[in-house]
Amino acid sequence: MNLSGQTVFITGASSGIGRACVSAFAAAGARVLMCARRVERLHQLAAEIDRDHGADSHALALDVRDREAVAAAFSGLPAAWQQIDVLVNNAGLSRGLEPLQQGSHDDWEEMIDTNVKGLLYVSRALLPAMVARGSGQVINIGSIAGREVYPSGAVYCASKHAVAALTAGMRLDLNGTGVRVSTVDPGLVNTEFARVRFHGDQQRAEQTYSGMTPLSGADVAEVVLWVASRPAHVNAAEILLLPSDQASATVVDRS
Ligand code: NDP
Ligand code: 8X3
Repeated sequence: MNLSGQTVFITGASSGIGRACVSAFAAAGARVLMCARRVERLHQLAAEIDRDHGADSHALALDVRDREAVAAAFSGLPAAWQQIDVLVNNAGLSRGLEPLQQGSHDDWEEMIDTNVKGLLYVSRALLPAMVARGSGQVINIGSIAGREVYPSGAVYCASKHAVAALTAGMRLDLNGTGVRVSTVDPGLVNTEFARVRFHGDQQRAEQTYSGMTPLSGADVAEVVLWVASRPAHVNAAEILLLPSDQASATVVDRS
């Protein structure tokens, strides 16, 4: 797959799926604009992809929940980085896993502010230029949690159902503009996701993947890159990507 000359913007690039997307797009020849809060990790990644692929990149320290910072980040981009061909809306997280009646307000707000409002702020900042150019692509990282609801995960699942609705809504609103909109919805992926969900409890995080083989960030990145590499008349609109051991959000073979 060759994306040379294309500029891709990947949110949440400091870890997991986002980090793997940076490597995959860089290996395919794309120029990579990336953001996360832990910008020192992005600088290390930029050095890595330059060394391994000679890739051109630019790192932004950005909290996608901060509406003004998102708008300022894009209006302040160097001219060479202002034309973005592909947006990968990946930044996201889960916090907590407990019945709704015991849930934490802070956890709920963090998930909704990041997964839903952050995705909206970034998309709103980038889409007008894509529409004006008559081309572009938005690839949202949804989840199996956007297709099913599982016990103790209501708010995370609600946030990913919102991503599914926003993907569908964007596709309707952008129809006829030349801008394609897709979602890649993974099942269990071994990243820092579970550690973040359990507020750093590594033992609990490891149980998430016990007895089964999860996807890696690279498995998901390969599919995101495939979606971005389709010819302009093809839109790979929705992909559900599961580990072979997983049949649904709750049915996982751990034998
Ligand atoms: P990781 O925790 O490994 O990575 C999450 C990334 O999101 C990090 O780079 C983090 O960067 C970034 N991020 C979180 N909050 C913010 C914020 N406020 N502003 C900017 N960046 C932020 O998890 P994954 O790679 O697994 O998660 C990536 C996406 O994939 C998420 O949307 C998640 O919901 C989705 N997903 C994950 C699955 C899994 O099983 N792992 C399955 C299905 C979907 P930093 O902290 O440096 O800001
Ligand atoms: C992450 C997958 O099943 O842990 O979106 O919610 S799951």
